Amino acid sequence: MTTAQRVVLPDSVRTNGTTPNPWWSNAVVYQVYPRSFQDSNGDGIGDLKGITSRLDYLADLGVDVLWLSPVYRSPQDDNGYDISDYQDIDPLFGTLEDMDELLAEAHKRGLKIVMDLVVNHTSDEHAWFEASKDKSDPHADWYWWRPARPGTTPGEPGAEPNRWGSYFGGSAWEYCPERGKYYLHQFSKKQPDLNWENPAVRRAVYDMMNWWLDRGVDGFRMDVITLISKRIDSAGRLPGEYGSELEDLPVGEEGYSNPNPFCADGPRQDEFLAEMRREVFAGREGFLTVGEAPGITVQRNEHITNPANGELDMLFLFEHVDFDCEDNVKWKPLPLDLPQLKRIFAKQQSAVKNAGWASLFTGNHDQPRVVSRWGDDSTEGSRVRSAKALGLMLHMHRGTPYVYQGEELGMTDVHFTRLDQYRDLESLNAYRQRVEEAKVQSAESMMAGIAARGRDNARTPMQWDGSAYAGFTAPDAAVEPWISVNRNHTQINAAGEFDDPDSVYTFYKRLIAIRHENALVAAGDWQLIDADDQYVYAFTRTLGGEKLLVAVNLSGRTVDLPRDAAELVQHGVTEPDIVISTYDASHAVVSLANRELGPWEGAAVRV
Ligand code: TEU
Ligand code: CA
Repeated sequence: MTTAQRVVLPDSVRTNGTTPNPWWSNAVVYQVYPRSFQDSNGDGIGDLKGITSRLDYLADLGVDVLWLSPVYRSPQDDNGYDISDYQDIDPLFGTLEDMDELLAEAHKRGLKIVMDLVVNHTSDEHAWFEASKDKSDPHADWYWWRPARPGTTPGEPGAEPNRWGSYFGGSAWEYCPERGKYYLHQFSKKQPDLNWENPAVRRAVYDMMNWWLDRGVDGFRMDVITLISKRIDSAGRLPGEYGSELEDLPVGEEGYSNPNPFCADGPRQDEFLAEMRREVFAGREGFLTVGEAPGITVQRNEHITNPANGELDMLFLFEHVDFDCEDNVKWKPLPLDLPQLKRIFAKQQSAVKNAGWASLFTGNHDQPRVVSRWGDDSTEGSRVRSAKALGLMLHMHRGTPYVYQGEELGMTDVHFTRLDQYRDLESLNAYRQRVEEAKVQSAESMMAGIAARGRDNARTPMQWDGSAYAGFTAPDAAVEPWISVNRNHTQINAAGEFDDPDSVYTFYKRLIAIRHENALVAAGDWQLIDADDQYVYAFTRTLGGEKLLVAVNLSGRTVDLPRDAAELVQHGVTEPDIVISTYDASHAVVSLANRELGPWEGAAVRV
């Protein structure tokens, strides 16, 4: 097992505005989606013992932190993002003892473990929500309960407190006859929003977080944590609610208005995050916090991640994975507009140039596979090269890279053709709402949209080898995996890439080692060049007297090296100047001398 030595960044370089730099300043995080990572007991669902059995693979890749998507007790309506007991493990994934074993085995290998914290909402099967249905119970005010609109019949269409739609289709309000009121759920109706205005809610969340940290967990990825503070008026009413001082937005094509402007980055966002930092993390060391932040601007990212404000270490921003669709509808995908992507990343990088920090991701369990989205998975050659090019582009930025399980193998979208192959409620509900109810998209167009952007693309089983179920579960398992294995697992799998010097896996291992070994890559200033070039993503990294040119052709054609990049290599480069390239170094030397880049050719070169 070779794990590159991660250098301790010198105090002379500053990462997020503090000196000494946080331990994670040159770390790389790997996201595990437990349901699809490794099944150890033949039930077709990944589990904790399965993850533990793969820790040597992860240690060899060289990552430093594992982020686990939720493994808590859950009805699995949203694959575990609907939690019914925060302090127990769902039997699907194992037991608390299995979690303790995973923590111990990971720590033995120098791997930290960050858990997924889902506290904007619970499951409707959580004891807190059950209790909250009784208006005389102390938990009565732990959720957003609101009466039907005056003059309407509760439970009937139009009686909802306002016109908000759920991210997962339908109204964001569900009527509860027991309580005689509606409750808010920005996501599925089995995911009621917690009322963070209530200090008892916040106290319970912090106590739970401390319980996990005391158990040895190394931090949290905080699910939609920037939705917890809602914009309410002086009487506590939500926009559009009867009598509210705030007006709701007009309804969209599906018949609902968008809650995000009233729930993203709300008035008490900073207060809640700073309180959490004080109540949970004060006095602790060696932890990492990353907040999932739909609806956050880059300026607010700098504020929230600036250590002087004591909130979060970093955020996941979304503009770069939300922009490539028509009318902001993810089911109407558009091809990559590279100059626009560069402008978005440039905003993110410049906002945290002096203080604050950036996360770097192109994939996760909610996104399609980046090699299919922005690369070319149509042939083996273009798939391998474009996966490397996209990995090089991302990992040479300033910030903390996140590798999503299978991204290091160049795993692709699954290209399902039938609706019954999908499992994700977001896709299935959207199909029903857009095709069958609102009739705003054709079945054919919607199937193409789900094939291109559906979350199940990232959730097919991890491809370990070429056997029947890709080594995810036993080839003779009595039960099929919960979702079909991608048929291309016979070609694309860890066993076939592990020892291949030209594989995507080996390339990612090198990218991670370069970050560990080079302060220039981890902390150097980032500067975009040739911003308008539509094929080549080029930027420089500088630190002290060192300068790195990164130039990546994100197209399948041979293109000219853009002007500013060409100027930086006009003196000619030699193979030792090539830090990493998606072809071999000699090819990169010739390409750069010819002022061109081959299809999906990228290089990081000292200049
Ligand atoms: O995702 C929040 C979120 O914004 C997603 O709805 C995402 O933007 C969308 O699916 C992209 O099309 C988090 C979790 O990552 C997601 O898996 C959960 O379904 C959601 O919250 C609710 O917990
Ligand atoms: Ca299992």
